[in-house]
Amino acid sequence: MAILNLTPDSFSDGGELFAAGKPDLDAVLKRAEQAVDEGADIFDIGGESTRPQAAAVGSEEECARVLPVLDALKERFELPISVDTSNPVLMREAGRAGAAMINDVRALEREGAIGAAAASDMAVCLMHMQGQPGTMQLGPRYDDVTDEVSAYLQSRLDACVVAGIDAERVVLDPGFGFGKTLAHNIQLFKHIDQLAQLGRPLLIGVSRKSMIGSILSKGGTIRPEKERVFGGLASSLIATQKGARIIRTHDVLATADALNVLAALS
Ligand code: 7PM
Repeated sequence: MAILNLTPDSFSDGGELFAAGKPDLDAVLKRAEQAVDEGADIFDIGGESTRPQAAAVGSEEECARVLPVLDALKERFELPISVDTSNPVLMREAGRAGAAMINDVRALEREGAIGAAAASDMAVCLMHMQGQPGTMQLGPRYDDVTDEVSAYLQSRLDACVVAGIDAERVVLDPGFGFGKTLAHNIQLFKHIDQLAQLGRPLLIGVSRKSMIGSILSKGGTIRPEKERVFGGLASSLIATQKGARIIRTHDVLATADALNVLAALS
């Protein structure tokens, strides 16, 4: 899954696809073409940053960023398009415009979101987050992070089924870095196989995240974002061996090559 960030402020691909207050359509299409050539199977487009310091984006602004890009990608590419949003208005519009999946870091917990998803025929990715983006890294706490994430994902899957979303439409994601310390992320990562036993495809996003930077830190210096590619790649291979099915990444060529080699040699 290739990340196409349509925000001015995303952390490791800061505004690359943004110009003059909106997504730069030419830049997005060029990046999308490159992602396809490099082996991507899914696009993930998002217009609201989950970065802790990011300014909140209004519903209209978020729709204005995402929908024209969705239309342009639909017109030019065959790949399924995932829309990274928690906003039920955008969910409905994206469904109408032919998006294949809603990727919601709030697991459809916002008012109206589960109904909007249920009214469409899109797949949904339910992600675990402890707290809210602005404050989630201020002292996250768990008794057993894997058990708690697993129970949460099961409860959101159940809520989807009750709302009329067939379980077959649901993808699950432990949400690396979302309300988790490095120790929590490591513990959770080691038990990805336990989460795979929930019986739904797992999506894993570790690309360029701080857990990679921290694991690779030297002499107290955290590895900067652009230098986390190899570490992220190793993580993606391990996650796949533990049962992950979708890898969300900024680094499509490296990831696709590694996963193709893994598939050939295992
Ligand atoms: C700041 C904090 C900037 C976090 C960017 C991020 C995931 C996601 C994101 C994930 C799913 C990033 C994240 N991460 N959706 N959206 N899973 N399903 O590193 O791990 O891209 S945003």
